[in-house]
Amino acid sequence: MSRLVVVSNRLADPRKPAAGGLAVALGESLARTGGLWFGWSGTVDDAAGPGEGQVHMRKAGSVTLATVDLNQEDFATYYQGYANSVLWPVFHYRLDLADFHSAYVDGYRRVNRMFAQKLLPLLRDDDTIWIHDYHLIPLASELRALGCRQRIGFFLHIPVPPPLILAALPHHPWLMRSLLAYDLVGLQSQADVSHLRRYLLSEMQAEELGDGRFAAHGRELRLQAFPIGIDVQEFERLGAAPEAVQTRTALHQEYSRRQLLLGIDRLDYSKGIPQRVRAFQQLLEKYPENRHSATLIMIASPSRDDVNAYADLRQELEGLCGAINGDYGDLDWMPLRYIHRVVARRRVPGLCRASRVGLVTPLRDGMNLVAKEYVVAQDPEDPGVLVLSRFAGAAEQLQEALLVNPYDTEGMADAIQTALRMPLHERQQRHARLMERIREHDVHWWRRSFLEALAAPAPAILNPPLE
Ligand code: GDG
Repeated sequence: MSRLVVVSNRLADPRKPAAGGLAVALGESLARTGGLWFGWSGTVDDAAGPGEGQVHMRKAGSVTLATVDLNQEDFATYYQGYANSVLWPVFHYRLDLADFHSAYVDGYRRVNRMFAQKLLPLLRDDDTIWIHDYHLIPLASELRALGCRQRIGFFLHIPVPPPLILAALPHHPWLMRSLLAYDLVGLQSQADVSHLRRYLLSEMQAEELGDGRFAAHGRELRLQAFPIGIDVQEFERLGAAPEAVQTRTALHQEYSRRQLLLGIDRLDYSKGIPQRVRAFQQLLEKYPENRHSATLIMIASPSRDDVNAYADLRQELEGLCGAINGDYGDLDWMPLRYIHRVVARRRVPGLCRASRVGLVTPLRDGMNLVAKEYVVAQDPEDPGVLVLSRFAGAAEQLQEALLVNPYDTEGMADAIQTALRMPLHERQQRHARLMERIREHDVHWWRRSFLEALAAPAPAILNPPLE
């Protein structure tokens, strides 16, 4: 069995429960092969010059964790700059929020090159390498340039926009061509595959070989959707643990005569949080019977505070929540509970279960795991209703949710009203179908199917190094 090497921007200790489903799932595979997990340490250290970070090695059980520090300039250009102020907005269809600077792309290349240089000496000949997400798109091509011949797979956790949006990205030919250094590229949804396929054909003049295979610049690339899932069993265990039960019971007591609606997100403009709050306001306006009864708990955990677009979003949201509570709130009822803190993971299943409606309404999302967590946390005898944006990757799988367009405030308010009034048998039927799909395509299925596809026979064209 070949050793697995996972590379991602940040690492988590796979043995710690707080690490969450993805880290646990990857950790399991890594543990089985005695694997290596490589990435940024999370530390910004100016002792080293740009692109010269130090590698730290430590063991977590049978897994070796290898991390590299970033210099302040690398952090500002690679991480805050190109990754989070250019690629994140562009891939979420927000060209208006992208901040193009040549220093950013230079830093991104420099850090990817440094990661390749630091990783290469740690590799063995028969390793299988699995690189994750938009921070590291050119890493395989940097590794190939240094002579790396191992099989390399890539999984993109965020959406792929249509070709004309990608083409607005300065340096897109370089960035997208670097994908050809991978043997397999995994995406979240069929929509993403279709967008990247069209980009390969129209912007890269690739030849389509069938079965998701493409030839361009003398190389062959395979493209496939692997919708990521959650660790259903782990989440069920968490839901049965005392803290989740306590959270649920306390909320049930406090809101015994009221109906709770819940949103949990990182405070990110892709998540459609102000749009959701406006839809809730519209619900109170159009269906006044919900006043004094419906309460929206909005957990928006802090994220990327130091990027301007995020600070603006926070201000907008806080103004909006304050206005709604001021306009509609009463001495014995506040319509909105807005929490800008991280809530302990142990409490998340209890919060979900106590809520009659789960509002997952991103403007764009690669997948959205909260949608799946909300469904798994429900009582199958008396389940809540998932209101899900049609623009989340999860909508391709979760068709029995109430699918909404998050830009349509009134349509969303109507869907929330439908969710609040949905009869028990319909809630049960929808929940059962959603559960089936979520259980079948859990995070272990995702990891296994990606790694099996990556291990499939080598392409017809023997991939030469990229020049
Ligand atoms: C990227 C893609 C894709 C959130 N707030 C709190 C909290 N959370 C947890 C949720 C969930 C996770 O964080 C968020 O997962 P998402 O999938 O929604 O989002 P991203 O962070 O944007 O992740 C996304 C994902 O990668 C995986 O491929 O689905 O589309 O953007 O687990 O529960 N957890 C706790 N407190 C919070 O306040 N404990």
